[in-house]
Amino acid sequence: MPMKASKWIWFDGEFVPWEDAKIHVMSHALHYGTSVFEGIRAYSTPKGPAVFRLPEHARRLLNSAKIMRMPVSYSQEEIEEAILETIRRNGHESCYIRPLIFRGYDSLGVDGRSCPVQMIIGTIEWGRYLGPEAIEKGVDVGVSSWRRMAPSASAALGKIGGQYVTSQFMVMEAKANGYTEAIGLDIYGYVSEGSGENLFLVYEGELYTAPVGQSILAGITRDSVITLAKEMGYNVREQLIAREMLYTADEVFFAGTAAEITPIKSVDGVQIGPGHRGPITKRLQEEFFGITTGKIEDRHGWLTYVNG
Ligand code: PPE
Repeated sequence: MPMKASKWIWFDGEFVPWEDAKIHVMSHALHYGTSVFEGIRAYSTPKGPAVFRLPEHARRLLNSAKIMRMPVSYSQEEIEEAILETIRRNGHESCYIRPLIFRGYDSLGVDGRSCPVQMIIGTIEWGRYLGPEAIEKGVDVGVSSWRRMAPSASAALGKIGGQYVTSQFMVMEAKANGYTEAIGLDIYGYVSEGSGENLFLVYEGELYTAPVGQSILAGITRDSVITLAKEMGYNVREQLIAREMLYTADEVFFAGTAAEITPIKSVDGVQIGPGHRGPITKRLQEEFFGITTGKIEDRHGWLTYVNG
């Protein structure tokens, strides 16, 4: 889907018209994937737009930059404020927010530390990540022949641009095979996550998800789902998941900022449960969407209202 331009891009502290927000083709990030980023959603609520878990996303952005040895000249609070101001200037009721920190133009060569660290914040209107019907009907997915990055070869907990090449291999293969999305196994063959989402299984009324450290991004939606599920009285097991557990699960779903909570109705052509959204997935969705859209009390303080 082509993106719909917003008016302004926040670019190194200034607001620049969308069409003028450009960088040099010899920028380090373009050649070596030297960037870190976030994906954040702002939802429309009765009290105006609200950003979901803004401090957690800003903190993770700075953590990713730290892992990449990129010094950032803005504090977490300054980044949060810049994001809110970008949403205000662009007049969004709801949007997807993409902050990106990258190495710009100076020298060529793998070590980019002489290249300036630059930052942008873009906002766009973005609907359902896995298709308009996915939230209710669920998606068909396949286990990828590509593995998630080895813990000794990459830094899965950092949201680092270059690492998304693995995700691209996964999703391109999945689509070529007729699936909407891929599930990645780690290098040991255990279930890890999707190309851009964490993964949950429901079996006999308990939730299962891969632990942090197992080639996953420590998703903020994942954390929200764990919190909500525990509140509802479900046990949540963060443990190794064998591939065949996907096939025998009662419910399987993705969790991520872009994907939100998306049910999975088949894996590798094997129908999951009754082949449509399961009851626990539905309950979690209702709670998640209720909170994000301001219809259910924000008892965890997850919303930051854009207009105070
Ligand atoms: N794993 C990966 C690999 C990932 O990219 C994401 C977010 C998640 C898990 C879920 O994390 P969180 O958003 O904190 O719950 N992926 C972002 C980028 C998607 C894209 O296509 O771009 C997102 O969902 O915004």
